[in-house]
Amino acid sequence: MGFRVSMATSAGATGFGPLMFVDNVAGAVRAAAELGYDGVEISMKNPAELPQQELKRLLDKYGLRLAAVASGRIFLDEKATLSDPDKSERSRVIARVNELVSYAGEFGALVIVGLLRGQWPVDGDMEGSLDRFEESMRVIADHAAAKYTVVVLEAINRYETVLLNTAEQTVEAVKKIGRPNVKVLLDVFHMNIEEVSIGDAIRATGDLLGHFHIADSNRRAPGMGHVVYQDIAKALHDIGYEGWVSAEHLPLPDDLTAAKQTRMFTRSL
Ligand code: LER
Ligand code: MN
Repeated sequence: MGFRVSMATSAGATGFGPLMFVDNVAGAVRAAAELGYDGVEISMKNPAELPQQELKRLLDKYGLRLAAVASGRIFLDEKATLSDPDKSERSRVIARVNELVSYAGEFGALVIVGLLRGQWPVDGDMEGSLDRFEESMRVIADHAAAKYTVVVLEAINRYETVLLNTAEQTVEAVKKIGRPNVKVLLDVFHMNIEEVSIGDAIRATGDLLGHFHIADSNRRAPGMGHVVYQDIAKALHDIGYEGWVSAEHLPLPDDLTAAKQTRMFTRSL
């Protein structure tokens, strides 16, 4: 894979498993640099978790880039969503994401929105929830545009949310949001559950693909499960994908071994 490869980590402790060097960004950056990664993706609840200057110094020291800032911990720890029926709560959550957007903008990094859409329509209104979420995304996108930043919306499997499980549904939502700086994030772990063909889902997403998470069928590092990565590499080449390929998988058997496996495996493709 001749793509830029990044390692997903977290700036704070989290119950979300498929990350490496959790609560140890310095360790993640050092290992990523030593193993030949190009960047890191950082899960963050707010900018105070990792002051910008501190991260800048760290990235400069090791010659790495910040690929993306992920927002899912705001949902996981606080149950906050961008589809909440209460308008003032939605505005509060939008402001939280916009803080991450401003932060990411300083690094030319993407911002990831996944579970912040919510897990199910709390008022039972699926369409209304999606409409409210899409409206929130427009507000975030407009702030992101002023920071020259792209926001990516992740397709997430049915066991984590009922909203936007497939690439096709996510492409449709991104088209409805209708902002050029909102794109799709596809994650091989989710696609392995939801898609008829992972390669065809990538090809159908085409130019709208803005970020790509890799893991194997069991959410371990690529090559440690039964996903056929040759088909995925071919599909990414077919669409001329030039974005990040970001390792978001379980740190098994340990952080360093898993990170090494991914880097070696991605070189072999
Ligand atoms: C986050 O990128 C992800 O893939 C989801 O599983 C979060 O719930
Ligand atoms: Mn993911």
